Amino acid sequence: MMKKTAILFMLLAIMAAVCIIGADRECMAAKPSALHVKGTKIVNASGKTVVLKGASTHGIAWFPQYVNKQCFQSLKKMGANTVRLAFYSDSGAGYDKSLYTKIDEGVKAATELGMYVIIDWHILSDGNPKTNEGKAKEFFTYFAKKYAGQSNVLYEICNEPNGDATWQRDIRPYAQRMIRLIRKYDKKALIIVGTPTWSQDVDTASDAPIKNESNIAYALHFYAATHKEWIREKLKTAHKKGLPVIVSEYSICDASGNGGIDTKEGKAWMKLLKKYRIGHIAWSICNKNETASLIKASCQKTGKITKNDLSRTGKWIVKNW
Ligand code: IDC
Repeated sequence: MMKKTAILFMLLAIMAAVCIIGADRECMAAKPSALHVKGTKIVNASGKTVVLKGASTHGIAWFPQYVNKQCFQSLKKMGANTVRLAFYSDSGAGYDKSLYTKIDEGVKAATELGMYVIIDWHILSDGNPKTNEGKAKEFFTYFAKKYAGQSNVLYEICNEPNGDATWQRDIRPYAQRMIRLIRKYDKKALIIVGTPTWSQDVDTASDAPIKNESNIAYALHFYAATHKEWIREKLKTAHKKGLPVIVSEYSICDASGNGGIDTKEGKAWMKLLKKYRIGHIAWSICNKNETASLIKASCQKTGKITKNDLSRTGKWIVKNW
C-alpha cells in the first residue's frame, strides 16, 4: 500500500515538473540561434539550414496596434518563426521618428517569443536609397548599437529601390556604406540588401555582388498575380551564381497589394522556394480592406488571432509556412 502511494506521488511530481517547464517555455522561449550565410543558404550555429517563415507588419505608422506579443504569438502558433517590422523611410509616406519605440516593442515581443525579427528600412516612394540616406544612417546607428550581438535581430537596409536607382551606381554603394555602419556596432547580424526594380533584380545583383563582407543576403520580392515565371527566372539565374536570397516580402495578389489572388502562381513560387530552401515573409499583418492583408477586414482583434480571423490570403499563406 505504502509503495503504491509513493509511486503515485512520484508520478504526480514528474507531471507537475513537466507542466512547469512547459509553461516557462511558452512565456520565455529559447533564444534563436544566430544566423549565418553559407553559400546560398542561411544556417544556424550548428550548420543546419534555417528557412525564415513569417509575416511583415504593414507600415507601423498606420497599423501599430498589431505590434504586440499576443499577435506575434498567434502567428508563431500558426507556423511563423519570423516577423518583419516595416518602417517607412520617406517623410509624408509614414516616416516618423517617434515610431522607433514601436520597433523596440516589436523586437522585445519577438525576442520573448524566440522569433527572428527583421528591422526593415522601408524605402518605396523615395525610390533611390540615397534619397533618405541621412535618416537611414541615424536609424541603423540607433538600432545596431542597441541590438548589437542579439542573435534574433536582422536588418533590411532598403526595402525596394525603384525609379532611377541602379545597382552599380546607387544601391550597391549605399549598401556598402550601410553595412560598414552597422558592422561598427554589430559584427555578425544578418543584413538583407534590396535589389533594383522593387527588389526583383536579384540576377543583376548576382552579376556583381557585394565583396569583402559576410552575412549578407539579397532581397527578392514578389506578388504572385503580377510577378510570374520571368521573375522566377531571375531567381534561378541568381541561385546558379550562388547568391543567397531571402523573400522578405511577398503575397499572392497583384503588386498593388490588391486585386485577385493567383494560387497557381503562388504554388509555383512556393515550389521553387522550397527547392532552394529560401525563406519567405508575407505582406502584411493588418485588416486593411485590401487583398494582401492577412486578417479579415471584418475582424477587429489585434492581439490573439486564430485561423478563423484570417483572410483568404492569410489562410493560404499560413498553410504554406
Ligand atoms: C502597400 C500597402 C498599401 C499602401 C501602399 C503605400 O499594401 O496599403 O497604401 O503600400 O504605402 C510593395 C511595398 C509595400 C506595398 C506593397 C503593395 O513594399 O509597401 O504596400 N508592395 O503594394 N512592393 C510591392 C508591393
